[in-house]
Amino acid sequence: MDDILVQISKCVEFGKIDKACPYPPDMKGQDGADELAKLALDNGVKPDEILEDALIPAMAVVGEKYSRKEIYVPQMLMAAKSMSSAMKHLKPYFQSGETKRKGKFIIGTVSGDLHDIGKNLVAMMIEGGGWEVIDLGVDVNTDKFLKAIDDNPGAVVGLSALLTTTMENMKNTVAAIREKHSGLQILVGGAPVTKEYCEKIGADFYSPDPQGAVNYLNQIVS
Ligand code: B1M
Repeated sequence: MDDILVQISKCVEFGKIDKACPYPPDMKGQDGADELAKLALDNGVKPDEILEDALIPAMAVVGEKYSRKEIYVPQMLMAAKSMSSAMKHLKPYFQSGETKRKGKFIIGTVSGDLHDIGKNLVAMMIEGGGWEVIDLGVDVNTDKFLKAIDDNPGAVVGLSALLTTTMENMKNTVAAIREKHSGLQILVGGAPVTKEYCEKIGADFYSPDPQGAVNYLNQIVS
């Protein structure tokens, strides 16, 4: 069964979603992460093993390649989609509590901002990193973040902003979260956001990319 984990891992790394997916060309016609994850479960492979021995390492490789600019957004989206196609078979096990997750991560694009491609990538990578992700979507106001935090005590929070204008809303949301939950870990990111801005608004960590966010969360739990 180790072989099937290697195959799933390869599908995620190279963005082979399912059998119908023509990408990458050298894997055309072969089963993808979707079929292989189901096959593995049907053959008694534990969902934790699929997550920890195939999906997480593959997404880590993808994240590192993206950070090193060896691959770009389209390849990363294909990898993320492959991971999601496998995750949909694992989710029922996680949701039933049969499989333990590392923790909860609340993410949203801040108020006034409708950009979600980067935020979705971060969410998918973090989910692939073994966390339960509560995705609040786009245009998320402070009250919605605060409610999600109340509903999920102990969760780490991530804020994404793509517009210079909405960076101000990020700042206000961070301030409101800090006022109510002083010890809560806040991660920020998005194209115009910088490490300096993160420090200025009192967030805990800035990551320029999804892998940095995953590494940060893993460091919190270790
Ligand atoms: Co908009 N847009 N857009 N846009 N858009 C930008 C951001 C812009 C730079 C384009 C430009 O002018 N060159 C510009 C912002 C300028 C500025 O503020 N400085 C801009 C503008 C002005 C606008 C509108 C105002 C345009 C208008 O209507 N006049 C409008 C605003 C709407 C709104 O939000 N209220 C608008 C609308 C749109 C679309 C709806 C058409 C579409 C969004 C579709 C969608 O997201 N579903 C769109 C798009 C696609 C873009 C560009 C072209 C691409 C953004 C993107 O998805 N990049 C963008 C120009 C550009 O970036 N080249 C642009 C790919 C994505 C993977 O990268 O989101 O940076 P990114 O995410 C990265 C990292 O930043 C990081 O990880 C991701 C992966 O590496 N990251 C995090 C992101 N969030 C993170 C959170 C973390 C950690 C890391 O922790 C929590």
